[in-house]
Amino acid sequence: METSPNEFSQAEIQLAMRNHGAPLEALRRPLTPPGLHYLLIHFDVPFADAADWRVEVTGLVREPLSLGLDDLAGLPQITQPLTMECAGNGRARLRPRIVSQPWNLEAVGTAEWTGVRVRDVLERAGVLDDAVEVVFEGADRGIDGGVEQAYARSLSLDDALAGDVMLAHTANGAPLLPQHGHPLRLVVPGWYGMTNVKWLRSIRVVREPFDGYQQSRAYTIRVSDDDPGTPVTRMLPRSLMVPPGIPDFMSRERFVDGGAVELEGRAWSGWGRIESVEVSADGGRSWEPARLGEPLGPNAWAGWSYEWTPDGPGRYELCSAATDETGRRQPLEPVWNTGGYCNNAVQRVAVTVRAAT
Ligand SMILES: Nc1nc2c(c(=O)[nH]1)N[C@H]1C(S)=C(S)[C@@H](COP(=O)(O)O)O[C@H]1N2
Ligand SMILES: [Mo]
Repeated sequence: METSPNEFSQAEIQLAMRNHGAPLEALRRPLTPPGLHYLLIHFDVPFADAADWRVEVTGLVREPLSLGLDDLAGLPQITQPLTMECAGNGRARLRPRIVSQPWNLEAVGTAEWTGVRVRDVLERAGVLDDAVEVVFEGADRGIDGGVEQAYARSLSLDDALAGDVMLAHTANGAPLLPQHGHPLRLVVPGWYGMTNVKWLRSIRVVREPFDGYQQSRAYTIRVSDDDPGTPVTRMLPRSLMVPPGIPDFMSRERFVDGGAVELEGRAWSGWGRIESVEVSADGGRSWEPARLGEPLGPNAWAGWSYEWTPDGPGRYELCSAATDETGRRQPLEPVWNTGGYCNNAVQRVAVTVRAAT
Protein backbone atom coordinates (compact mmCIF):
# COMPACT_ATOMS: atom_id res chain seq x y z
CA MET A 1 0.00 0.00 0.00
CA GLU A 2 1.20 3.54 -0.84
CA THR A 3 1.77 5.39 2.38
CA SER A 4 2.97 8.80 3.30
CA PRO A 5 5.48 8.94 6.16
CA ASN A 6 3.29 11.11 8.36
CA GLU A 7 -0.30 11.13 7.20
CA PHE A 8 -2.76 8.35 7.84
CA SER A 9 -4.45 6.86 4.79
CA GLN A 10 -8.20 6.61 4.28
CA ALA A 11 -7.88 2.85 4.90
CA GLU A 12 -6.29 3.42 8.31
CA ILE A 13 -8.97 5.93 9.27
CA GLN A 14 -11.59 3.36 8.25
CA LEU A 15 -9.93 0.78 10.52
CA ALA A 16 -9.74 3.25 13.37
CA MET A 17 -13.48 3.95 13.01
CA ARG A 18 -14.37 0.27 13.24
CA ASN A 19 -11.98 -0.42 16.12
CA HIS A 20 -12.30 2.20 18.81
CA GLY A 21 -10.14 2.62 21.87
CA ALA A 22 -11.11 3.33 25.46
CA PRO A 23 -11.17 7.04 26.28
CA LEU A 24 -8.45 7.37 28.91
CA GLU A 25 -10.85 9.01 31.39
CA ALA A 26 -12.45 5.54 31.59
CA LEU A 27 -9.33 4.53 33.59
CA ARG A 28 -11.03 6.11 36.62
CA ARG A 29 -13.18 2.98 36.83
CA PRO A 30 -11.75 -0.35 37.98
CA LEU A 31 -13.96 -2.22 35.47
CA THR A 32 -14.29 -0.75 32.01
CA PRO A 33 -17.99 -0.30 31.23
CA PRO A 34 -19.12 -2.25 28.16
CA GLY A 35 -19.02 0.13 25.24
CA LEU A 36 -15.88 1.82 26.58
CA HIS A 37 -13.78 -1.36 26.37
CA TYR A 38 -11.56 -1.12 23.29
CA LEU A 39 -12.38 -3.14 20.22
CA LEU A 40 -10.25 -4.96 17.66
CA ILE A 41 -11.93 -6.87 14.86
CA HIS A 42 -9.86 -7.97 11.88
CA PHE A 43 -12.72 -8.95 9.58
CA ASP A 44 -16.52 -8.68 10.13
CA VAL A 45 -18.53 -9.25 13.30
CA PRO A 46 -20.14 -12.61 12.42
CA PHE A 47 -23.85 -13.10 12.92
CA ALA A 48 -24.11 -15.42 15.91
CA ASP A 49 -27.10 -16.86 17.72
CA ALA A 50 -26.42 -18.16 21.23
CA ALA A 51 -29.32 -20.63 21.01
CA ASP A 52 -27.71 -22.78 18.31
CA TRP A 53 -24.02 -21.93 18.84
CA ARG A 54 -21.70 -24.91 19.06
CA VAL A 55 -18.00 -25.22 19.69
CA GLU A 56 -16.42 -28.36 18.23
CA VAL A 57 -13.58 -30.03 20.12
CA THR A 58 -11.63 -32.18 17.66
CA GLY A 59 -8.17 -33.46 16.72
CA LEU A 60 -6.05 -35.52 19.09
CA VAL A 61 -8.78 -36.29 21.59
CA ARG A 62 -10.28 -39.57 22.79
CA GLU A 63 -13.80 -38.28 22.30
CA PRO A 64 -14.59 -35.34 19.97
CA LEU A 65 -17.19 -33.01 21.49
CA SER A 66 -19.77 -30.63 20.11
CA LEU A 67 -20.77 -28.28 22.91
CA GLY A 68 -23.63 -25.82 23.08
CA LEU A 69 -23.85 -23.08 25.68
CA ASP A 70 -26.15 -25.27 27.78
CA ASP A 71 -23.47 -28.00 27.83
CA LEU A 72 -20.93 -25.44 29.05
CA ALA A 73 -23.39 -24.32 31.73
CA GLY A 74 -23.07 -27.83 33.18
CA LEU A 75 -19.33 -27.38 33.85
CA PRO A 76 -17.86 -25.52 36.86
CA GLN A 77 -18.02 -21.74 36.28
CA ILE A 78 -15.26 -19.28 37.18
CA THR A 79 -15.27 -15.47 37.25
CA GLN A 80 -12.13 -13.34 37.07
CA PRO A 81 -11.26 -9.69 36.38
CA LEU A 82 -8.72 -9.46 33.55
CA THR A 83 -6.95 -6.59 31.90
CA MET A 84 -6.75 -7.05 28.14
CA GLU A 85 -4.53 -4.96 25.89
CA CYS A 86 -3.99 -5.11 22.15
CA ALA A 87 -0.41 -5.99 21.20
CA GLY A 88 -0.56 -3.03 18.80
CA ASN A 89 -1.25 -0.50 21.56
CA GLY A 90 1.26 2.33 21.08
CA ARG A 91 1.81 1.47 17.39
CA ALA A 92 0.92 4.94 16.08
CA ARG A 93 3.88 6.36 18.00
CA LEU A 94 6.49 4.33 16.14
CA ARG A 95 8.64 5.83 13.37
CA PRO A 96 9.00 4.74 10.64
CA ARG A 97 5.25 4.43 10.79
CA ILE A 98 3.53 1.04 10.55
CA VAL A 99 0.38 0.68 8.46
CA SER A 100 -2.21 -1.10 10.59
CA GLN A 101 -4.74 -0.18 13.25
CA PRO A 102 -3.26 3.12 14.49
CA TRP A 103 -3.51 2.92 18.26
CA ASN A 104 -2.05 5.61 20.42
CA LEU A 105 -2.43 4.23 23.96
CA GLU A 106 -6.11 3.46 24.37
CA ALA A 107 -6.30 -0.21 23.33
CA VAL A 108 -6.89 -1.58 26.83
CA GLY A 109 -9.76 -2.47 29.10
CA THR A 110 -10.62 -4.56 32.14
CA ALA A 111 -13.69 -6.77 32.41
CA GLU A 112 -14.88 -9.44 34.79
CA TRP A 113 -15.16 -12.58 32.67
CA THR A 114 -17.28 -15.61 33.53
CA GLY A 115 -17.08 -19.00 31.87
CA VAL A 116 -15.51 -22.43 32.04
CA ARG A 117 -11.89 -23.56 32.20
CA VAL A 118 -10.41 -24.83 28.94
CA ARG A 119 -8.82 -27.52 31.10
CA ASP A 120 -12.24 -28.85 32.13
CA VAL A 121 -13.36 -29.01 28.50
CA LEU A 122 -10.16 -30.75 27.35
CA GLU A 123 -10.38 -33.22 30.23
CA ARG A 124 -13.84 -34.23 29.07
CA ALA A 125 -12.54 -34.75 25.54
CA GLY A 126 -9.41 -36.59 26.74
CA VAL A 127 -6.22 -35.23 25.16
CA LEU A 128 -4.11 -37.94 23.50
CA ASP A 129 -0.38 -38.41 24.04
CA ASP A 130 1.08 -36.81 20.91
CA ALA A 131 -0.66 -33.46 21.42
CA VAL A 132 1.55 -30.36 21.45
CA GLU A 133 -0.78 -27.43 20.79
CA VAL A 134 -4.42 -26.42 20.84
CA VAL A 135 -5.79 -24.29 17.97
CA PHE A 136 -8.70 -21.95 18.71
CA GLU A 137 -10.67 -20.72 15.70
CA GLY A 138 -13.36 -18.08 15.39
CA ALA A 139 -16.34 -17.85 13.04
CA ASP A 140 -15.01 -14.70 11.35
CA ARG A 141 -13.31 -15.00 7.99
CA GLY A 142 -11.36 -12.65 5.78
CA ILE A 143 -8.11 -11.93 4.00
CA ASP A 144 -5.07 -10.65 5.87
CA GLY A 145 -1.65 -10.21 4.30
CA GLY A 146 -3.10 -11.74 1.11
CA VAL A 147 -4.06 -14.95 2.93
CA GLU A 148 -7.70 -16.03 3.28
CA GLN A 149 -8.35 -17.41 6.73
CA ALA A 150 -10.66 -17.83 9.66
CA TYR A 151 -9.21 -15.93 12.63
CA ALA A 152 -7.25 -18.55 14.59
CA ARG A 153 -4.57 -18.69 17.25
CA SER A 154 -2.91 -21.52 19.14
CA LEU A 155 -1.52 -22.14 22.60
CA SER A 156 0.93 -24.82 23.68
CA LEU A 157 -0.89 -27.65 25.45
CA ASP A 158 0.65 -26.53 28.76
CA ASP A 159 -0.51 -22.93 28.28
CA ALA A 160 -4.01 -24.08 27.28
CA LEU A 161 -4.30 -26.29 30.37
CA ALA A 162 -3.15 -23.55 32.75
CA GLY A 163 -5.62 -22.94 35.54
CA ASP A 164 -7.40 -19.77 34.53
CA VAL A 165 -7.47 -20.03 30.73
CA MET A 166 -11.18 -19.94 30.00
CA LEU A 167 -14.03 -19.95 27.52
CA ALA A 168 -16.05 -16.89 28.49
CA HIS A 169 -19.75 -16.41 27.77
CA THR A 170 -20.28 -13.48 30.16
CA ALA A 171 -18.53 -10.15 30.79
CA ASN A 172 -19.38 -7.89 33.72
CA GLY A 173 -22.41 -10.07 34.48
CA ALA A 174 -24.01 -9.85 31.02
CA PRO A 175 -23.78 -12.01 27.87
CA LEU A 176 -20.87 -10.97 25.65
CA LEU A 177 -21.72 -8.14 23.28
CA PRO A 178 -21.64 -9.04 19.55
CA GLN A 179 -18.43 -7.07 18.98
CA HIS A 180 -16.63 -8.77 21.90
CA GLY A 181 -17.22 -12.33 20.70
CA HIS A 182 -20.83 -13.23 21.45
CA PRO A 183 -21.68 -15.87 22.46
CA LEU A 184 -18.29 -17.41 23.37
CA ARG A 185 -14.64 -16.44 23.35
CA LEU A 186 -11.31 -17.66 24.60
CA VAL A 187 -9.78 -15.56 27.39
CA VAL A 188 -6.15 -16.09 28.38
CA PRO A 189 -5.04 -14.16 31.48
CA GLY A 190 -1.92 -12.03 31.06
CA TRP A 191 -1.53 -12.42 27.29
CA TYR A 192 -1.92 -9.71 24.69
CA GLY A 193 -5.35 -9.31 23.10
CA MET A 194 -4.83 -11.35 19.91
CA THR A 195 -4.80 -14.56 21.97
CA ASN A 196 -8.40 -14.13 23.09
CA VAL A 197 -10.19 -15.63 20.07
CA LYS A 198 -13.74 -14.28 19.74
CA TRP A 199 -16.78 -16.07 18.26
CA LEU A 200 -15.05 -19.32 19.18
CA ARG A 201 -16.26 -22.20 17.07
CA SER A 202 -13.50 -24.75 17.10
CA ILE A 203 -10.91 -26.13 19.51
CA ARG A 204 -8.51 -28.48 17.74
CA VAL A 205 -5.79 -30.44 19.49
CA VAL A 206 -2.82 -30.89 17.14
CA ARG A 207 0.55 -32.66 17.05
CA GLU A 208 2.49 -29.97 15.14
CA PRO A 209 2.96 -26.31 16.03
CA PHE A 210 0.20 -24.30 14.31
CA ASP A 211 1.47 -22.07 11.52
CA GLY A 212 -1.67 -20.06 10.72
CA TYR A 213 -1.27 -16.46 9.60
CA GLN A 214 -2.18 -14.87 12.94
CA GLN A 215 0.27 -17.20 14.69
CA SER A 216 3.38 -17.35 12.56
CA ARG A 217 3.19 -14.24 10.38
CA ALA A 218 1.31 -11.62 12.38
CA TYR A 219 2.09 -11.14 16.08
CA THR A 220 5.78 -11.86 15.82
CA ILE A 221 8.46 -9.33 16.67
CA ARG A 222 10.66 -8.84 13.58
CA VAL A 223 13.13 -6.13 12.72
CA SER A 224 12.88 -6.90 8.99
CA ASP A 225 10.56 -8.90 6.72
CA ASP A 226 12.93 -11.88 6.46
CA ASP A 227 13.56 -12.02 10.22
CA PRO A 228 11.84 -15.23 11.49
CA GLY A 229 10.86 -13.26 14.57
CA THR A 230 9.82 -14.12 18.10
CA PRO A 231 6.16 -14.62 19.03
CA VAL A 232 4.22 -11.96 20.92
CA THR A 233 2.92 -13.52 24.14
CA ARG A 234 2.36 -11.77 27.49
CA MET A 235 1.64 -8.09 28.08
CA LEU A 236 4.66 -5.97 28.95
CA PRO A 237 4.21 -3.65 31.92
CA ARG A 238 2.41 -0.40 31.21
CA SER A 239 0.92 2.40 33.23
CA LEU A 240 -1.53 4.95 31.96
CA MET A 241 -2.67 8.22 33.47
CA VAL A 242 -6.12 9.76 33.35
CA PRO A 243 -5.28 12.98 31.51
CA PRO A 244 -5.66 15.71 34.15
CA GLY A 245 -7.63 18.95 33.86
CA ILE A 246 -9.55 19.82 30.72
CA PRO A 247 -8.66 19.07 27.07
CA ASP A 248 -8.40 21.16 23.98
CA PHE A 249 -10.86 19.68 21.45
CA MET A 250 -8.45 19.10 18.56
CA SER A 251 -4.99 18.68 20.07
CA ARG A 252 -6.13 16.96 23.31
CA GLU A 253 -3.58 19.10 25.16
CA ARG A 254 -4.49 19.51 28.81
CA PHE A 255 -5.07 22.62 30.90
CA VAL A 256 -5.02 22.69 34.70
CA ASP A 257 -5.22 25.58 37.13
CA GLY A 258 -2.30 26.17 39.54
CA GLY A 259 -2.08 24.36 42.90
CA ALA A 260 -1.95 20.64 43.68
CA VAL A 261 -3.26 18.24 41.04
CA GLU A 262 -4.24 14.69 41.94
CA LEU A 263 -2.93 12.43 39.17
CA GLU A 264 -4.36 8.93 38.88
CA GLY A 265 -4.16 5.96 36.59
CA ARG A 266 -3.80 2.20 36.29
CA ALA A 267 -0.88 -0.17 35.73
CA TRP A 268 -0.61 -3.82 34.69
CA SER A 269 1.78 -6.46 33.42
CA GLY A 270 1.21 -9.94 32.05
CA TRP A 271 4.48 -11.08 33.62
CA GLY A 272 3.56 -10.57 37.25
CA ARG A 273 2.55 -8.08 39.88
CA ILE A 274 3.23 -4.39 39.42
CA GLU A 275 5.85 -3.43 41.95
CA SER A 276 6.02 0.33 41.45
CA VAL A 277 4.74 3.23 39.40
CA GLU A 278 6.79 6.41 39.15
CA VAL A 279 5.69 9.79 37.89
CA SER A 280 7.72 12.45 36.12
CA ALA A 281 6.66 16.05 35.50
CA ASP A 282 9.67 16.86 33.34
CA GLY A 283 9.36 14.43 30.46
CA GLY A 284 11.19 11.58 32.20
CA ARG A 285 14.28 13.33 33.57
CA SER A 286 13.32 12.97 37.24
CA TRP A 287 10.92 10.52 38.86
CA GLU A 288 8.89 10.30 42.08
CA PRO A 289 7.09 7.21 43.38
CA ALA A 290 3.29 7.08 43.07
CA ARG A 291 0.98 5.41 45.63
CA LEU A 292 0.04 2.00 44.33
CA GLY A 293 -3.29 0.32 45.11
CA GLU A 294 -4.11 -3.38 45.24
CA PRO A 295 -4.61 -5.03 41.84
CA LEU A 296 -8.19 -5.98 41.04
CA GLY A 297 -7.01 -9.57 40.63
CA PRO A 298 -3.83 -11.53 39.84
CA ASN A 299 -4.19 -10.64 36.14
CA ALA A 300 -5.86 -7.24 36.32
CA TRP A 301 -4.61 -3.72 36.69
CA ALA A 302 -3.88 -1.83 39.91
CA GLY A 303 -4.79 1.80 40.48
CA TRP A 304 -2.14 4.40 41.28
CA SER A 305 -2.21 8.04 42.32
CA TYR A 306 0.21 10.88 42.83
CA GLU A 307 -0.28 14.36 44.22
CA TRP A 308 1.51 16.70 41.84
CA THR A 309 2.36 20.24 42.88
CA PRO A 310 3.57 22.13 39.79
CA ASP A 311 6.42 24.59 40.30
CA GLY A 312 4.30 27.33 38.77
CA PRO A 313 2.49 28.23 35.58
CA GLY A 314 3.97 26.83 32.36
CA ARG A 315 4.10 23.79 30.17
CA TYR A 316 4.92 20.35 31.58
CA GLU A 317 5.27 16.87 30.19
CA LEU A 318 3.84 14.30 32.59
CA CYS A 319 4.94 10.66 32.35
CA SER A 320 4.35 7.53 34.35
CA ALA A 321 6.44 4.36 34.33
CA ALA A 322 5.53 0.96 35.77
CA THR A 323 7.93 -1.75 36.90
CA ASP A 324 6.74 -5.30 37.52
CA GLU A 325 8.01 -7.96 39.92
CA THR A 326 10.27 -9.46 37.23
CA GLY A 327 12.08 -6.11 36.98
CA ARG A 328 10.63 -5.28 33.57
CA ARG A 329 10.17 -1.49 33.39
CA GLN A 330 8.59 0.70 30.75
CA PRO A 331 11.25 2.25 28.51
CA LEU A 332 11.39 5.98 27.83
CA GLU A 333 11.65 5.43 24.09
CA PRO A 334 9.77 2.96 21.86
CA VAL A 335 11.47 -0.08 20.37
CA TRP A 336 10.54 -0.44 16.68
CA ASN A 337 9.49 -3.68 14.96
CA THR A 338 7.77 -4.34 11.63
CA GLY A 339 4.31 -5.08 13.10
CA GLY A 340 4.42 -2.29 15.66
CA TYR A 341 3.82 -4.64 18.59
CA CYS A 342 4.56 -4.34 22.30
CA ASN A 343 5.42 -0.63 22.36
CA ASN A 344 5.12 -0.03 26.09
CA ALA A 345 7.15 3.20 26.13
CA VAL A 346 5.97 5.68 28.77
CA GLN A 347 2.92 7.82 28.11
CA ARG A 348 3.61 11.54 27.67
CA VAL A 349 0.88 14.01 28.54
CA ALA A 350 1.39 17.67 27.65
CA VAL A 351 -0.14 19.86 30.34
CA THR A 352 -0.30 23.64 30.60
CA VAL A 353 -0.60 24.92 34.15
CA ARG A 354 -2.46 28.21 34.21
CA ALA A 355 -1.91 30.81 36.90
CA ALA A 356 -4.45 30.41 39.74
CA THR A 357 -7.10 33.10 39.44
N1 LIG B 1 -12.22 -14.17 16.15
C1 LIG B 1 -11.45 -13.09 16.43
N2 LIG B 1 -10.92 -12.99 17.65
C2 LIG B 1 -10.15 -11.92 17.96
C3 LIG B 1 -9.88 -10.90 17.02
C4 LIG B 1 -10.48 -11.02 15.73
O1 LIG B 1 -10.32 -10.17 14.84
N3 LIG B 1 -11.25 -12.14 15.47
N4 LIG B 1 -9.06 -9.86 17.35
C5 LIG B 1 -8.10 -10.14 18.43
C6 LIG B 1 -7.37 -8.96 18.88
S1 LIG B 1 -6.05 -8.49 17.94
C7 LIG B 1 -7.65 -8.34 20.07
S2 LIG B 1 -6.68 -7.09 20.61
C8 LIG B 1 -8.80 -8.76 20.90
C9 LIG B 1 -9.72 -7.60 21.16
O2 LIG B 1 -10.80 -7.99 21.95
P1 LIG B 1 -12.00 -6.97 22.19
O3 LIG B 1 -12.40 -6.41 20.85
O4 LIG B 1 -13.07 -7.74 22.86
O5 LIG B 1 -11.46 -5.86 23.08
O6 LIG B 1 -9.56 -9.80 20.28
C10 LIG B 1 -8.79 -10.78 19.62
N5 LIG B 1 -9.64 -11.86 19.21
MO1 LIG C 1 -4.95 -6.79 19.06
